[in-house]
Amino acid sequence: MKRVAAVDLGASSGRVMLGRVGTEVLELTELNRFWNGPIDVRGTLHWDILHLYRSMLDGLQAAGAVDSIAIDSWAVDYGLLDASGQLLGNPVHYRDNRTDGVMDLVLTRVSAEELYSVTGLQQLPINTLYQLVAEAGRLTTADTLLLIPDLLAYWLTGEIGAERTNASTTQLYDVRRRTWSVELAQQLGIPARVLPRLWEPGDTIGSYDGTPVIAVGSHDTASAVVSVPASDERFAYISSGTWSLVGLELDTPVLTEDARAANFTNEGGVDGRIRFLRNVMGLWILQECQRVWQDDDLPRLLAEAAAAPAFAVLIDPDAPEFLAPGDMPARIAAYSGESPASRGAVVRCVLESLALAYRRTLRTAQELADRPVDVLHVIGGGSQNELLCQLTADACGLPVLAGPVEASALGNVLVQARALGEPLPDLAAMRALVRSTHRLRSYTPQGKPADWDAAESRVFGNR
Ligand code: LFR
Repeated sequence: MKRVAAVDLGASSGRVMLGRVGTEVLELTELNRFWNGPIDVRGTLHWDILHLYRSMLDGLQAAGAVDSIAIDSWAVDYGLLDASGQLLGNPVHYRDNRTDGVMDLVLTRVSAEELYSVTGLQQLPINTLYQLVAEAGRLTTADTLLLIPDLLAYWLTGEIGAERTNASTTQLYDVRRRTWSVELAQQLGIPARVLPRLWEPGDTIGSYDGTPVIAVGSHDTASAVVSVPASDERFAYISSGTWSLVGLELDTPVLTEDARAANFTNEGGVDGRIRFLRNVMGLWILQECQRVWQDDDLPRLLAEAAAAPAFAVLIDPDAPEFLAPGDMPARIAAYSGESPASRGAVVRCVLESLALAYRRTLRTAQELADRPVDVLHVIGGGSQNELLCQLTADACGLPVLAGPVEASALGNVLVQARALGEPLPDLAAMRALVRSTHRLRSYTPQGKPADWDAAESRVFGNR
């Protein structure tokens, strides 16, 4: 039996979990949970990195003696260190507007086709590449770039490196050669010296107070997909949280012109797998509605949404106006030209619109990868949202299996346990253990597919 501590930082909350893994045992105990989110300081959105560090230490202290520790977090964001290892400035939040217009600027220097053929990444303004170009001035004094989990691991251990799954989200990583694209960095004025050596999930980074600190899939989505309780490869997944990551697991990247035009990403997974997916805007829009309303009674809002009329107001959740923090109910009204009649109607609009986006994304993913799927696994916090799960099954015309909820923490714990010698040789073995230890909820498609066809053409036309 192994006892490990998993630090799992999402964009809206972080937690430290104690994991116990053994023969037919996979258990998590939450040690602490803390707020996370954007903090506006004189017009720039930051993460509160020292609050995260301190909360992580509190959780690790509560864990007591463990066999190892590992960290995963959201992707793309980073801190810069100077030559003496000091942090240069507070890490900036990927939703900050410093990247406005930067994508277009970069595309005047390197074509979208070339970028995609090297990195295989979805074009999103949040990508590390665009953030770095936006702060090119500061790079002259920087010695090292550390993604968030790598920065926290450095503070714990003093060791510097970049875990591979998260490195693959920067748009500076060559997905075929499986190494940093130094050429691309240099072409865009990013000094190659800032790109550290790469760690594999399972490598030992160093130690903290005598306890090994292990690299896992340090990108939270990489860890989440490890714990998809699939029994064969004909599955799709939605890792459902602040973002919805919607796609397939493949052995090799799909770098075709069609995949680029459909804006699909090829992120690196644990054991060399590829996460072929799209970022859909996710529950962020609903979280922002609740923040604006100052209403944290989600069960009531969901009950009102369930009772609200279907397909009254619809949006494309991936429209750029929904990326930055703000008054989402007002933005929904401005976008659609219609004001939803009540809070329940706003929530219904968000959930139906997400389900529509999932439907389009999954259909396209299957076509692009030539991989038919029989089942859709919804994992992460959003898997508890029963209305969204049912709408997802209805829209996608696929049976949905919902759970586990703490998907990223489970993937983190499983990869640590394997590194410590538990007999979990491959992803299939890890997934079998999740399946035999966690209860899943199933949803069968209901309603008329023609209603979803009509809704889709209302929002997307012939797009
Ligand atoms: C999910 C996630 C996504 C990434 C986004 C921004 O938490 O890591 O995979 O695209 O956050 O980092």
